[in-house]
Amino acid sequence: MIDLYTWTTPNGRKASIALEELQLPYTVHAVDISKDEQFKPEFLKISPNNRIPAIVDSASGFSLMESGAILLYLAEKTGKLLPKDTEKRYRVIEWLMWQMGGIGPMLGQVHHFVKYNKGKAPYAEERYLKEAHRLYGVLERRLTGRDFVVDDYSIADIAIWPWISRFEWQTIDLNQYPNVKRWYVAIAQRPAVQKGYKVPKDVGEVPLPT
Ligand SMILES: N[C@@H](CCC(=O)N[C@@H](CS)C(=O)NCC(=O)O)C(=O)O
Repeated sequence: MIDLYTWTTPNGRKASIALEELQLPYTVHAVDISKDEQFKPEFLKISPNNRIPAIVDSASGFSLMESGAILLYLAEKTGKLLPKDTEKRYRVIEWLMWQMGGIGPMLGQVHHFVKYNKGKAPYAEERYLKEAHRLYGVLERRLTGRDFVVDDYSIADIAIWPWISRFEWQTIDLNQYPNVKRWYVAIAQRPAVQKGYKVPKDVGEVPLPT
């Protein structure tokens, strides 16, 4: 049994979608970051960076923060969603790290400046929107002629997808990125993704592009 500490955000959804895909039993603990619950001392014990998501594997008592580390842990625990072949495995890890270092932090800045603080910092809006379009372009090229980021559906797709699901917040028209759109819609239809998206609570359907 896994204890999942999470909220309705892209990083949180990576963990819940992976748990659903892997059919691992888990207990959800909502950490409402809008009420600063991530700073509670009991949560800091399992997530020293006071951010969601975090997990505790009750079989061993092992706790883990950072969504990328959580995805790797769950994939290794089950032997799924991460290839065994060394080259393919590192290709998945490469794109997982690309998400962790690029897509997550940069699109997070777009949410901050473009969605929540529009007009306050035009330079930051321009800078992060430009970077968002560059990253969407990288993903578009990677998905040209491929169903998934690396061969079969993997933790790399699971890491990237929840950030793309906020394309409306990012003012991104997915029609500009047809391969990203096709990949996004295909993953959106997976039952585990639909379920994992609504953890820890249902805040509406998965956004679909027109
Ligand atoms: N690199 C971390 C980032 C986690 C993160 O930024 N989580 C956000 C929600 S998506 C959070 O907990 N924010 C709370 C805060 O900013 O205080 C990961 O991938 O797990």
